[in-house]
Amino acid sequence: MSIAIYPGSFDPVTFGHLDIAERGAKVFDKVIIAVMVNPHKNPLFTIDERKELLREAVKHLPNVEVDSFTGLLVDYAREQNAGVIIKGLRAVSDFESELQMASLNRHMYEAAETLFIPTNHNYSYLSSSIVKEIARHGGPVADLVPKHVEAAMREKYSK
Ligand code: COD
Repeated sequence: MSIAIYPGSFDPVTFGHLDIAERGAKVFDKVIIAVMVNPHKNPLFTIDERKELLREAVKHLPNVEVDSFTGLLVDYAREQNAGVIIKGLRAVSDFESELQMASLNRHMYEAAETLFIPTNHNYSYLSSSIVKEIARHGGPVADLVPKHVEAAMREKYSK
């Protein structure tokens, strides 16, 4: 069984993330979307909230699971018996750090190949940070995130 991990912060999930998950799900038997627990970041959504938003967003994909991890991604990949790490690439600027991470991950865990999936050009400008910024100021995000994510952001920012 081919298992791939698609890691990220997903704070929150956007249509750009979903596009990568859907395309990854066509290539592998199982894709695990893994939300990174990073105690140094100050996210808008808790880990459980991000997982819940992701689960709702990928419920149409039977071979996609949602989980979270702490520590090194390669340790988690080893634990899950996953041979592939999926990364989405939006621009050349993403490539430099992603290449560095891919090399280091392979150095730490030889079985871990990184698969770069180029962004859908419709979402090349999209990031969770941009979406949060627009939502915080009450701007339109309906074309950027699923409806339930939009509602969750509105609720957070109304408090
Ligand atoms: N189109 C295509 N892909 C996209 C888009 C878009 N519009 N938006 C985001 N993506 C991709 C990103 O490129 C990334 O691959 C993924 O979706 C998740 O994005 P984010 O922004 O939610 O998550 P990041 O980039 O903050 O996640 C960073 C990781 C968690 C992957 C990384 O920090 C990590 O692996 N950390 C674990 C600790 C570790 O092992 N460190 C050592 C690394 S050598």
